[in-house]
Formats: sequence, C-alpha cells, structure tokens
Amino acid sequence: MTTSLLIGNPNTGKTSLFNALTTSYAYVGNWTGVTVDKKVGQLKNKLGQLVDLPGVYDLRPVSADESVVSNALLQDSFDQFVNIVDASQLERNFQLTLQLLEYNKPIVIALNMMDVAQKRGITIDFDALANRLNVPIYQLVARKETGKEALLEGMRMTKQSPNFQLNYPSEIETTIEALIPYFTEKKEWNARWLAIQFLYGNITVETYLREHEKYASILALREKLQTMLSEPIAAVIFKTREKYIQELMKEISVVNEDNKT
Ligand code: GDP
Ligand code: MG
Ligand code: K
Repeated sequence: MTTSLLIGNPNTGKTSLFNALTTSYAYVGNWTGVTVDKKVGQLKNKLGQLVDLPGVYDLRPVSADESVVSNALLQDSFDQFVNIVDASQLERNFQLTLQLLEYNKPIVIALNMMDVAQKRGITIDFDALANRLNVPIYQLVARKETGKEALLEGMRMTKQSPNFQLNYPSEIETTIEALIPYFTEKKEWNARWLAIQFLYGNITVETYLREHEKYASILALREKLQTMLSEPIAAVIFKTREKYIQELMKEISVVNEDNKT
C-alpha cells in the first residue's frame, strides 16, 4: 500500500485538503515523544493512505511538536510527499519545499489557495515552476474541493524522485561530500539531505546521529566548516535557499495590479 505524507506550512489548508482527499481517517495514537495526534486517512480511489503531519515553516524544528516532521522523514517508511503550498505566499512556503525536494522522494506539489492568489493579482507560470523544480504541480482550492481529482491522479502517477539539487557555497559542498560516506549504510536515507539538515542545525537529525559510532568525526566536520565561514552555517544555508527562491519567483510569478479583484 502506498503511503503519502502531507506536509506544508501552518494555515495552508492542510486539514481541508486531508478531508477532501480521504474517505475516512483514524487517530492512531500519538507521534513518538510528543502529544501530537497521529492521523492517517484512507485515500479516495483506493490509492493508499495519507498521513497528516503538523504544519511547519521549516524542517528545522523550533518545538518538540515540530520534531514530528523530521522524525517521520528519518524513521517512517513512506512512498511520496504531498507538499501543500499556499499559492499566495510562494516565497515563504518554498523554504520548506526545497528541503523536501532535497530528500529526493517522489513528490507532488498541491498549490492551494488559488482563489486567494487570483484575488491578489498573482499570476504563476506553472509550467516553468514544474520544470525548474522537476515536480508535478496541481492547482487547488481545497476549501471548495476544487482540483482534488487531478491531484489524486497525479499522486497515483508520480513514481519519480525529483533529483533536484540546490548548490551551496563551496565550503559547504565540500563538507557535504565529506559527510555523505558516513551515511551510506542506511539505504532509505538520503545521505545528502541528512548532511544538509545536520549542517543546518536540525536538532532532531542531530539527536538521531548521536547514536552513530562515528559521531565525533561527523561533528568535527561541522565544527571545521564553521571556522571557515564568517556567519553561522545555518544562516548561509538559509540565504542560499532564499536567493534561489528569489530568482525562481522572478521567473515564475508576476503580480499584476490591474488583475486584482
Ligand atoms: P491548516 O491549518 O493547514 O490545516 O489549514 P485549514 O485546512 O485549517 O485551513 C485554514 C483556513 O483556510 C480555513 O479557514 C480554511 O477554510 C481556509 N482554506 C483552506 N483552503 C482554502 C482555499 O483553497 N482557499 C481559501 N480561500 N481558503 C481556504
Ligand atoms: Mg490543520
Ligand atoms: K507520544
């Protein structure tokens, strides 16, 4: 059975979409270590199951509840991501999207709040966006359940990983290259994602890696990298993503004041 993880920023319409895509759902206890309910729904079209996750702006958790998302990526078995994105707030939402792309599992983007984007005069070049990120994009108004059939079909069809790679400054890339050999024993991990999240200071990833027999060497690589940079590693990583997103936005989105309604 196919398992899809529903991930997105808070208030993007996650619950609305979850309800639109599923016929029934159950609370199957709590996520490990926290009180957040674990909610799993049966997808329409007998497609498999959809797992609801807490809304987060970033994979680096800022609370125990948010650690649920990184823990799911580290420890749970799943087949694809459904990344719900607020079409009227693309820039902010894409910080999370890039981190999901780096995980390199099959992923579909559900571009929700299309009605809000339209009202604000936002025009998006969907083909350019899909091409740049190498993922299928589906437009939705989850509150009205508009677009859900195409999304379900897209989820069924999507078996390819995006093979998307964002390139960081050379000192960071060199350290990523040095870290990757430590992470090859676990096949289901994306070693590059793990290296990036560790360097980014994702505490859930760090806690997980503390069990690694070579943790001292892993940590030393991060400390060495920090001495080579004039800013915190996390800031450099964040800004690299931000720069990429700004360039992407120029290419795919325009706000037309005349089109505002
Ligand atoms: P969550 O916090 O991500 O789970 O989002 P919810 O599903 O609770 O939605 C947050 C708010 O946005 C609710 O008031 C929804 O009715 C509304 N909403 C959800 N999807 C859409 C949409 O596509 N368009 C508009 N205009 N509102 C939406
Ligand atoms: Mg919700
Ligand atoms: K628990």
